[in-house]
Amino acid sequence: MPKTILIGAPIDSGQRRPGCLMGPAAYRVAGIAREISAEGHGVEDWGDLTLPPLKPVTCPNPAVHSLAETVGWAEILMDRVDDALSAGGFPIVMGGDHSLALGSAAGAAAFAARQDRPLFLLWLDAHSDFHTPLTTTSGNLHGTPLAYIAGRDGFDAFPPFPAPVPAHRICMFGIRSVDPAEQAAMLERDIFINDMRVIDERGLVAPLREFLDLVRREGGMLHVSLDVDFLDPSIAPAVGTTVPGGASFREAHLVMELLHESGLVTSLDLVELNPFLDDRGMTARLMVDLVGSLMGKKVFDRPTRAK
Ligand code: EXY
Ligand code: MN
Ligand code: MN
Ligand code: MN
Repeated sequence: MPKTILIGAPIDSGQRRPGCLMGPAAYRVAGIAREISAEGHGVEDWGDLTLPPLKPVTCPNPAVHSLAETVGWAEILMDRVDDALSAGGFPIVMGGDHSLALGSAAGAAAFAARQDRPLFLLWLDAHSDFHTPLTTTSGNLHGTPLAYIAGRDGFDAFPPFPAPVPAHRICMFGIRSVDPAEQAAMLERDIFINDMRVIDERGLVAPLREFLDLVRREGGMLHVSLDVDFLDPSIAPAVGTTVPGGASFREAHLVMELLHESGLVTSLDLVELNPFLDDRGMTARLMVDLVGSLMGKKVFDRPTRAK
């Protein structure tokens, strides 16, 4: 596995509740670098991004706020993730709210396009994040990144997404809070939507293995975007958009263990951690524990199953 490159993205402009900008520090305090090196991987910490000078941007939707900041973060993060991949690294972007994926996924897409490899997206989230700046009613741009990645219209203020990801290369797990405008847009596309009802009925393994087999068959790169609210609030309360009925501790670890065994993950976002909403860093420590499983930590070190 390539060296891990930690990128701090202290971004909270995509939503209104203060606290996400403390996320990168919380992951470091929770020992993310130690967790990664404990599995035998090299790790470099490239520090935290800083916001570049803002450009004058506009959006016809009056509800949208902090557009210029969000565009600025997206542009600098796109470049930083591309740089990390170009350096042969495995970038882990420590957020910060989910608007950071406007930049991180764009960086992964730019790199994948130059490698002439398809990019796949695994979206672990209670929310579909499939609004555009024109359809959002909250005006919180953390509810839009997957729409940008999928190539939906309405992102004129942002750079053109390097290579919009076709719907069949997008897989969601954990969905349980979708707005009407998102629902309509999603049903027009053949995205793999594994909402919690699908997980209740089929479990995680079969649908995840199906998607990973597709990634492998197409020689794809895989960007994983892990939102804290994918997890059940009882084990991960430090997020501003909790929704009951999320993934359990073991379900989340199983996803990470399967991803490790696949060897297919090429970049990762950790988003929406708000340490201000936590109890003694419990959520940050769980997210770091999940990174450990992605890096190869096992509950019992049996020989890895055939991929
Ligand atoms: N769909 C709602 C909105 O657009 O405001 C909630 C979005 C929450 C997004 C968080 C990051 O996952
Ligand atoms: Mn660069
Ligand atoms: Mn999200
Ligand atoms: Mn979410």
